[in-house]
Amino acid sequence: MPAVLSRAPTPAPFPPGFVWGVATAAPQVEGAADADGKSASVWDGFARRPGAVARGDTPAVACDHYHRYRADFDLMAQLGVRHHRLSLAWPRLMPDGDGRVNRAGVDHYHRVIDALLERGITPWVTMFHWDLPQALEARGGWPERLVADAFADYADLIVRSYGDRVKHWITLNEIRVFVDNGYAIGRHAPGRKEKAELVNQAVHHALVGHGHGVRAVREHGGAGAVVGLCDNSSVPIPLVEEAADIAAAEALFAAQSCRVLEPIYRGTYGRTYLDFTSGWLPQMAPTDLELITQPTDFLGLNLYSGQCVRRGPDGRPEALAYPVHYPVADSPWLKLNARALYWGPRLAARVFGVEHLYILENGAGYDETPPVNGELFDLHRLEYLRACLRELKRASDDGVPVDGYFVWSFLDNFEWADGNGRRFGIVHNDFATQVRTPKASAAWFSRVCRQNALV
Ligand code: IFM
Repeated sequence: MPAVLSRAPTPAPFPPGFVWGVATAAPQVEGAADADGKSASVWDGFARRPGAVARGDTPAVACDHYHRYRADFDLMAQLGVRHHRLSLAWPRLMPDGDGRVNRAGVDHYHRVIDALLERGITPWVTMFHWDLPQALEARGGWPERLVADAFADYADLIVRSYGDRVKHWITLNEIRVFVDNGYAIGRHAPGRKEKAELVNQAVHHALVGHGHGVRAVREHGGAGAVVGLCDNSSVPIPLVEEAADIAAAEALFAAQSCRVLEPIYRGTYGRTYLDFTSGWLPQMAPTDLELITQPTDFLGLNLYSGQCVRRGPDGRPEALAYPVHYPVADSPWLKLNARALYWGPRLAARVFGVEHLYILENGAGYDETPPVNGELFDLHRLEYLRACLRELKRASDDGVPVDGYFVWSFLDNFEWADGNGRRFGIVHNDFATQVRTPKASAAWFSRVCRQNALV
């Protein structure tokens, strides 16, 4: 008798109340770059520099979500998505970065939040997802303390404005990425290549901004408001899941977290940080560390890649080079190692004692061809996301406190220096017509959300 080759596997349930959602960010989807009083962000200017962004794409139109958000939220609701992570555009709300408030911008997000709630979708609002007002960059950008002060006013404004309906707040997205790419490497806006001290000073100011975001939620967020940071921690994956390599992964995770998670969770710049900066410390106000290390309600992790590590011959962690033939998405940095979804949360819980974790981004970017007859079979993405969820479920089954998962992204969008061609969406966007087409991964993820189970 031939063996049964395939049968419908039993769905593997996640814990009751597990949060399933989709994520976007204002500068990547909204477009409407100068509508209704919005000022330029650093990305609006940077993208116009020849060669800065692939194919000369800019965020000026992106997915035109600014005008199409209602239809986009209808689609989310049809897919059974009940949680949406979005960001607010600082230059839409405070065009000069501080001081003057743009009423039209404030009203726009009132409508956006109401539109989500009317559809039964809970907003998870990121305060800052990289679109610094150009006016603040002109005054020196994140290396200057005044940006952290301006962020404090901005955080107060948005939490006061929306705190009656928004109960989930994320302070800043991926501090190391926007600071290192923007101020050290120059590959992202504002495209600067500064010396290490200035770069680490910028990281410190971003941490102070995070502290003000937490403070603003505590002061004005009202009952039930929760807040946390969104970090893209590097994930060392033990080559062999046994004690020696696990200890190596924990040691490396702690070391690699010395610039962001360590000051937040331990209130200090520790030994590894000082080794990293050759003894240099940022200029700080006396209360900075206290502000930075205020307790938060959760940690958000953006997980895309991981790197195998083992206990080296000298007893120290030895990070291994990516095997040449290891699967990679079209974004070359995105090595498709699904085990990051197990080890990222487990290491964060173990090393920093985090009690509530959300995966705020996970996904894969490809230079996909357009849909054919209204269909796009992105099995490459679907299979990878399924493998990731299998690992996340393993973490949850092992008692790691993971409470939710957001796909990056709901929609193909403006993928920073890679432009509109690098697609991360579970919904395809035709940037010429703005027609949205759910991909196979969207249909699959819809079933995951509805069944609260790996299907
Ligand atoms: O598109 C980005 C997002 O803005 C931040 N995290 C990684 C994603 C994919 O590169």
